[in-house]
Amino acid sequence: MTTAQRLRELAAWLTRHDLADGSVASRLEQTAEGLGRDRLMVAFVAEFSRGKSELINALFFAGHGRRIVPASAGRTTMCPTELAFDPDLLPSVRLLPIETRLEARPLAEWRSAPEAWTHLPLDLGNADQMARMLETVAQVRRVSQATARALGFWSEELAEENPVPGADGLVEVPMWRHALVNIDHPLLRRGLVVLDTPGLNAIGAEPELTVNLLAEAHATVFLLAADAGVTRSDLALWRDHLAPAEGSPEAGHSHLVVLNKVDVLWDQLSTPQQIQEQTERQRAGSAALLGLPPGRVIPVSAQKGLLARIKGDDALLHASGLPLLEEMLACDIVERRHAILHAAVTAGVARMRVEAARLLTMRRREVDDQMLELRGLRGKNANVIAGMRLRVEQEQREFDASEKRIQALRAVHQRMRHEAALLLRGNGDLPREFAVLLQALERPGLKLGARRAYDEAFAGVTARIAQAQDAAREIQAMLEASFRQLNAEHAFSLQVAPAPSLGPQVREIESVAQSHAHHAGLGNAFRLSQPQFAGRLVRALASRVQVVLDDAAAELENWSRAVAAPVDAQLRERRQGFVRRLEAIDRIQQAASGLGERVAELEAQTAELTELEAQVQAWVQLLATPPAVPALPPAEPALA
Ligand SMILES: Nc1nc2c(ncn2[C@@H]2O[C@H](COP(=O)(O)OP(=O)(O)O)[C@@H](O)[C@H]2O)c(=O)[nH]1
Ligand SMILES: [Mg+2]
Repeated sequence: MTTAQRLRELAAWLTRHDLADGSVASRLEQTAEGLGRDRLMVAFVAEFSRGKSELINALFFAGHGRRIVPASAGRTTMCPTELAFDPDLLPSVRLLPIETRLEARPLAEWRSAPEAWTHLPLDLGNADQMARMLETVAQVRRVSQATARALGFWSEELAEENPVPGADGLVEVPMWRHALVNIDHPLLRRGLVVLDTPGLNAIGAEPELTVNLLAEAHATVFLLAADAGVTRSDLALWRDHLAPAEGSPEAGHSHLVVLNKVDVLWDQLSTPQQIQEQTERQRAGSAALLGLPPGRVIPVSAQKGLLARIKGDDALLHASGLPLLEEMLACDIVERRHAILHAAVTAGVARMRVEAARLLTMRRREVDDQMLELRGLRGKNANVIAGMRLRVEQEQREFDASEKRIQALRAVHQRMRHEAALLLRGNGDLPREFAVLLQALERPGLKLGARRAYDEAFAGVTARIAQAQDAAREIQAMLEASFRQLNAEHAFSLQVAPAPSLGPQVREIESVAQSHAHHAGLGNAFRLSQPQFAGRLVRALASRVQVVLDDAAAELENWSRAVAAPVDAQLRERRQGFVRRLEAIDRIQQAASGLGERVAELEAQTAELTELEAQVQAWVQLLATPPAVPALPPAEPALA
């Protein structure tokens, strides 16, 4: 049975035995649902022409018997390309025109606007047709320099990076902004998403790529090429966009570095020993430059690997280093998946256990109280029993009266909760700090102050999180006071779990700010002076920040809901308790034998509670060690 199935069974079991309020059961459901649908993104990043596309061909498309993604001199990926599998869509390539960059909408929004994309069908049985369709990611258009500048591909300041104008003065720019390839493959089927990116130039011009996509990727594969060595621009790309920010190693994010094209070292005149030594030297040298242990740099020949797969040449395949890379990649992915899964399950089960234990304790106390009450009735006459009935009714009336107060408490709590969430979620538009930043950047001549405006925007966001944290503490204090009173009056066992700390979110915001600060630095002033670039940058940052804010809001809301949920559960229990007690007294009044019967019933209930406690324990144990994530299949694709 899968962990997801187990969680669903647990949710059903809890509901059947009335052992979970709605929030616990529905979160278990959510966790189960999420386990089935986790997307894991692996981004292939490198300076242009290091062999990213060739490597993707070797890893994912060798089964088609030819190159599918364009990867040869002169046919190079011009737009970021995502490969994924969505069973609800036909195999296809979807392309977003580059002109969409002129509009304010971020990429994330374009994703849900299918009409903006050009759709091309893919014929999985026909490799040539597939390759032809995928050539579109290499397409370019010729535009005027003014248009190129508006699109972010032309600047006076960095002339050497500009495309070379033709005799007619026009320059080439990519035709598409983003490509989504929907294709069936065993790895993609399991939720893997592969991102192929163009080189540094394109990366610098498309903040969405670095701020959103790369930041969200679970793993990155950074490519170097043995023929080029580690160049200045390789290093810039690594330092600015990939190297984990100092002091904030992204938890679980894995970086693999591939040293590609090692076949250029396969010199006929050298001995295998010499070739091996040279490869090792280059591997160690590259690792040292990037600040990684040599073990994280994997020498590979994507080209020979692809060739070996197509020809079925095992010796060449082994020499290409591809199998080792696949193993490390699968290992990283499996580990990452395992970590996500384990954390989600552990959290869900811990909540379930607390909640179930609380309900069981309460039920037990009630059964014990009734037992005492009944034992006290033994041998008493009818008058005493009638008096007892009146007393229970009186208690019930008092209880009903206090429910009004609980209603009021609920309303206050709801309002406070809503306000705290609103503080974080904002009104769905650009967060206000970023609207201010954008205005500042658009003001001519403020480029020197760009970094200050940037820092202020992020400081504003962290201040907002701190405010929400205070609001959560207020909610906590309010509930603690109310619960103390309820516990005293009605012998409830209500407790307030401490409000979650939003420290991780603050740290994440700080790390986002730090990792992208270079965009606001002087070195990027020329780009910032283009209004479209500033707009794209700010929107990309804003949407990244909003993800963290939404996460903080969700955390607060979940906590807030979870602490309030036991109130309802205990009220319900108590109401049922009154009904049961009155029924028992009625039966005793009707027949003298009723008393012994009722005591036996209560004893059976006690036994049942003990049994339920044991079962909760068993569930906890069952889910404490989730079954090992099944290993991913080898990357050799099954022909569709
Ligand atoms: N010798 C050799 N050439 C390679 C290898 N991988 C890629 N190439 C070549 O390098 C060039 C750039 O490859 P491509 O995949 O388009 O690079 P990208 O820009 O990083 O996607 C192409 O001409 C490839 O054929 C390799 O392992 N060995
Ligand atoms: Mg490419």
